[in-house]
Amino acid sequence: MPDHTHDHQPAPAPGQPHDHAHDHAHAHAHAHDDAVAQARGHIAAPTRSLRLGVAGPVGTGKSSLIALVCRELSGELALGVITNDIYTDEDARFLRSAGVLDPERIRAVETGACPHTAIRDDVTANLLAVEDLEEDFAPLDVVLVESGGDNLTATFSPALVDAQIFVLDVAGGGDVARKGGPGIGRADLLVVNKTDLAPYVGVDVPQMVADATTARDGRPVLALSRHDAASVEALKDWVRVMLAAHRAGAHVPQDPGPMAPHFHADEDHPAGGILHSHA
Ligand SMILES: Nc1nc2c(ncn2[C@@H]2O[C@H](COP(=O)(O)OP(=O)(O)OP(=O)(O)O)[C@@H](O)[C@H]2O)c(=O)[nH]1
Ligand SMILES: [Mg+2]
Repeated sequence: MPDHTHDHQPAPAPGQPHDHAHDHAHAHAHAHDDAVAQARGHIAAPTRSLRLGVAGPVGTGKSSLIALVCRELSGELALGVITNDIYTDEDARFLRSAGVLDPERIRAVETGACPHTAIRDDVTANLLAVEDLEEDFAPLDVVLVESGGDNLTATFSPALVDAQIFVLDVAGGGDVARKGGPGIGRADLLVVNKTDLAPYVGVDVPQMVADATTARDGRPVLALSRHDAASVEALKDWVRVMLAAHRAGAHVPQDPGPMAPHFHADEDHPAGGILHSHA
């Protein structure tokens, strides 16, 4: 397998030379980008899509958030979606059936036992899927990558995504935001989702947002419900601002940090599962 890891240095200033020590696929993509930039008379910041990861525990609303972004922004931006499921392409099928984006722009990567590996340790399958999508539908503005839903520890490698959203929901309880973890603490955006359900589960949303903001040293937290138009607008604005920063070379992809050791149920494994970490 070719090594698809590549560093995400800040984009070079216009006219500055930059390092092309990537693998062949990236070199190809960059050569194309550079040709486009040179045709416009300058070497610009990255012209490929903003690759935006969406991670978070099972059922917090990652697919729904992606569907929302597609429904709200596909008229304005050229979008693509990659989903990661452990054994199925269920998330991709859900998104295709939502009818919010051309079904061909939604592709699934099946990750095998550990969804974390595919978004963090060996991102090759995901990178190839993203690059194929970018090539087939060029030029794309944003490619959204959904991680396999798992627990609180999943984060994307900055070799795969430029920015990442971590999704919690109020139904998981108000305490979750205080418990921290790399995604909660350092994702580019933390979403506290399904705020419409807060009265039913006894969660104080402003308090949960305040706790999360403290856990994140002031990084942004968005209280979201698909039924709350103002919160949907705020999500759209965040995506627009991140895309503008990416295009300007002003956004440096961050690594939220390694995942904690965790356990996967696995019927094929003699001990019934695998405890491992991705440090
Ligand atoms: N009330 C309410 N329900 C929501 C909202 N967003 C998502 N949901 C529901 O939450 C459930 C899970 O949503 P998904 O988008 O499938 O969650 P997910 O994180 O992609 O799930 P996995 O991929 O299985 O981990 C679904 O029943 C959604 O309809 C919301 O804003 N409000
Ligand atoms: Mg999903």
